[in-house]
Amino acid sequence: MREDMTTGSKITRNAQLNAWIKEVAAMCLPDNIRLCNGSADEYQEMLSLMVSGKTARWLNPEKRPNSILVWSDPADVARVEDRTFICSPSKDDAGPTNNWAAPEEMKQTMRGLYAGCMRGRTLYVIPFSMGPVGSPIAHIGVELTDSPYVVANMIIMTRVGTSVLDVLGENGEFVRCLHSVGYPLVLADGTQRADVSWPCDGKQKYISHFPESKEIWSYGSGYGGNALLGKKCFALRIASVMAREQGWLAEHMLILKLTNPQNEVRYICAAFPSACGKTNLAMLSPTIPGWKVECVGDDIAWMKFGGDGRLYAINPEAGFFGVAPGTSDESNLNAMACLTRDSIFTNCALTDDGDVWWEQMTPRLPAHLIDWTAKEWTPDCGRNAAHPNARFTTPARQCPVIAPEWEDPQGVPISAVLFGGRRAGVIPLVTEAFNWRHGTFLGSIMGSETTAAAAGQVGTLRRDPMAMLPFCGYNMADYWAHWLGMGERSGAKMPRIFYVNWFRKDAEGRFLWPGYSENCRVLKWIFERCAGQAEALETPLGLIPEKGALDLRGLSLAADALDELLSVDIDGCRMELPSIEQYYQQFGSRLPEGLRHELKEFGKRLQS
Ligand code: SAT
Ligand code: MN
Repeated sequence: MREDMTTGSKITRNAQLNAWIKEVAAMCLPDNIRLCNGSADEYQEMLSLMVSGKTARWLNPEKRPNSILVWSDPADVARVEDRTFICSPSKDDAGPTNNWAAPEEMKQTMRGLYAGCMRGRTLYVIPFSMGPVGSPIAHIGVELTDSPYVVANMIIMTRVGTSVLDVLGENGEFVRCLHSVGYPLVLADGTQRADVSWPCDGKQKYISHFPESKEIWSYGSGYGGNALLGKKCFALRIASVMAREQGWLAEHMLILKLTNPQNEVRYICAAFPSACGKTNLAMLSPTIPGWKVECVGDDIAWMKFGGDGRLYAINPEAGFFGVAPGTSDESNLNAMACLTRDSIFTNCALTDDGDVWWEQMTPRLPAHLIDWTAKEWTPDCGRNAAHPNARFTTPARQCPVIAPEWEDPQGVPISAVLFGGRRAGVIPLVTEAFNWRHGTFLGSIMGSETTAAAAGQVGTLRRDPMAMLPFCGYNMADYWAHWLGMGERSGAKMPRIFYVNWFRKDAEGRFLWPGYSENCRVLKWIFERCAGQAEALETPLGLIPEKGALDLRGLSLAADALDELLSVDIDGCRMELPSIEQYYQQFGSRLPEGLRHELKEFGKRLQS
């Protein structure tokens, strides 16, 4: 195959793609080039390759048929936000919340790292579609990678194959996604070295985005969003830029379908930061009789206007890359059902009978395990058995409650957008925004306690606007302006906006709300608000459920817990005003006037 490339014969029908593959091959010097077709056979081959290369082990086929367990290098376990760069032509275009680097300088540095970085390896060419192949809301990318783990994960997470090349045709546009684990098997001086089970570059990692040319260059990590470039890198960072240019939205949101006992349907999107329960909410099993939740997507939503002026969403992904710890029959029965076979588990623990285990998976702790670092584990050893950011990769079609229309190329019409995060205080269980502009304001000041999904300290409060802080590919103030502009464009046809918080705690630090399946009670109120049926009370923060409007039948909740859950902490809000002002200040004159106005109005409402 290499021969083909160097002699210039064609690997695909797309001349631009061929030229790019040739250029990358000349830089990275792989031994082979392989065009992936995304077939079941190819997927199996990648799993076998990983097993023979000691990257993975088969799980007991009687417990988890056709599934593998992978352990990464302990230095490569999560997204690396401090190594993630937005390389727009000017620093201001990346904005104060992104790491910026000058595009040419970054390319210079990375060309140095990429030089010969695939020696001894195969370069895989992965043509993929984000969204149903050929959908007017979908877009195409091609990832070039030297990692079979990435190939297998991309086959689950995206639509890979020849049909994508057919849509691309001879002149179609695609997002260039270049990835290397950064562990060549032949060094610059010609010495050979053996492969390791999880190749990566322990010292240098770069996850770089070039919004102007719509390119992604990733080096040194093989983990999750650093390496599966269709997900956060393309579907959020680059797509957010495309969305602004083209008048649509690329958001860090789940999409769920909610059906009431009368068989009426509403579609809802929800933005929560990584590891705050999007997957659980997207597949929730309602406790209110007659209500049904089905899943369209669990992490990302692309929304474009339909002919009727409403926003239609697709899930650009084809699988779930979910956080394993905390996932159980109790928290997410449907995810557990997805995982019974044909799944990839990363950084989970291994049981004595060849199955996987992670924290909170079962009510009883296993007596003995091999932990994610391949060490013996017993309940009293004082260590986690699975890494807190351990993941499963599983096909969406395996979800028992996947909505039949999840692959509808036209998308589904969105009635409501939810924002939320982990907040121990101040923010009530649910608040409805007065209007789109006010909702954009609420999204912009959203805060959450940090989780293990990103490297760094866990549990500190940070503002994470629209859950897009690590994922917005341009200046956050311009992003808010785009949100406001979208609202002006479609007025009353826009979804209603709500702010939810399942994580409020009492004075003793206990959660006030049971969460998980019981969140359907909040979804019901939201559904009814959209249908003009439920009552709401005006507060300075927004509209909250009128006493009795929240369906709590069958739920035992202390009387004062509900009062606290539905109260707006006015003093707490007042105390946050200066920090919001300070937060906004960093955006200078780019902060949209609409948000400045909303903050002023909020301040006034808190005084009166
Ligand atoms: O590793 S990923 O970025 O794909 C997961 C996440 O942070 O949600
Ligand atoms: Mn996410």
